[in-house]
Amino acid sequence: MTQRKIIHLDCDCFYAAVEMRDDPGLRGVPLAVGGEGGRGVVTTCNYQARKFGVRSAMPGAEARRRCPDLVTVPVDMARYRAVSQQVMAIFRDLTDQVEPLSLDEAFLDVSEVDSHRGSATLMAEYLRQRVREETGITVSAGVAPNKFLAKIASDWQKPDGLFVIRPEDVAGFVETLPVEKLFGVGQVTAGKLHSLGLSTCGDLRRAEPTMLVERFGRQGLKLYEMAHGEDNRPVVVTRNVKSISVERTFSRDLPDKSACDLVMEALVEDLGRRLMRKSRQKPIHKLFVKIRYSDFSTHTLERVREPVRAPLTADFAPLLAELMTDTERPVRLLGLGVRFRNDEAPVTQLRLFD
Ligand code: TTP
Ligand code: MG
Repeated sequence: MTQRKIIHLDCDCFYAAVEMRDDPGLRGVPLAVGGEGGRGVVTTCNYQARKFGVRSAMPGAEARRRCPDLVTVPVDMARYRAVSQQVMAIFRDLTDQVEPLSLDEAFLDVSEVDSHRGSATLMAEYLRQRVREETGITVSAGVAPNKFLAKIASDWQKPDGLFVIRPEDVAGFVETLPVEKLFGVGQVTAGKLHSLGLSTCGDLRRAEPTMLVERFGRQGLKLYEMAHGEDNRPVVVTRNVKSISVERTFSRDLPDKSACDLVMEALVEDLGRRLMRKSRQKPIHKLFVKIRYSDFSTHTLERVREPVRAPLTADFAPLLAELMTDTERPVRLLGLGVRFRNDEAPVTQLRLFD
């Protein structure tokens, strides 16, 4: 197998970083995004707030109990998405082998990149610098021979850090790596491992694989592989689906608008199924309908309609009403669909070890 060169990049306290960039008054204070008022949870917080134990997904009240001086600002996804697009565009400038994992992180396979003397370390520094200069936020990077180690490496020197695991460093690095750092190892599994005397990947490497499988089933094998620093998953370049639509051409024209209304219900159901399959996570930005009359003239109408997760017939009905001014005209094709907000998040989150 050829040796890969993978870079994992992950922006530091991403939403909070954007907020601090845009409001200097927020820079010197412990800051959380979301969780303001009585309800809601913190999405993220800056590193100053982390010193007090504030964390992502913590209820706002708990966060303020831990850090009474905490400043909170509301979530503003549109701004974070715009910065995310800029960041991903910088990554794609270096290589098209980019796999975004969320708005603020991505894997890059730079095995075939010749620029920067072919050095993944220089590439990572270059990307970090460009993101800082062009977007005003910092991103941490990990360089390693595979995805699993690159992701651990990007976290190693956070914030604003770079950590490199060269192929010859892998064995030494995983030897002392705590099992908690392995993907899929939460408190429960960690507790079980500790009770077996296994607290580092070195311990895991020396364990009997059969014993691991007996105790942990399939996960046991994964643990064993990860403890050896092995991971063969390729970087998967995820295509950014921009819209989903359904349409139907009728062998006999629909006679009028009320017939179209009926058919529309079925189309909306179809669309719902496709949305579930293809893009349940993606925020919808626009709805559109399309009709082709019996004389083949084709018309579409598109309207901003957000935020809608699963649009209903009632959401499309006003568009059809607006588009179909002559309700008695026979229709040969009817279609409808959604356009997604243009962000860089992948269509579906890939499960790491499946
Ligand atoms: P992360 O990269 O996990 O966190 P972060 O960028 O805020 O901080 P770090 O420096 O440790 O990387 O997530 C990216 C963004 O996703 C984060 O800024 C806010 C959002 N997010 C949530 O909305 N809820 C969550 O539970 C988490 C973990 C993140
Ligand atoms: Mg991050």
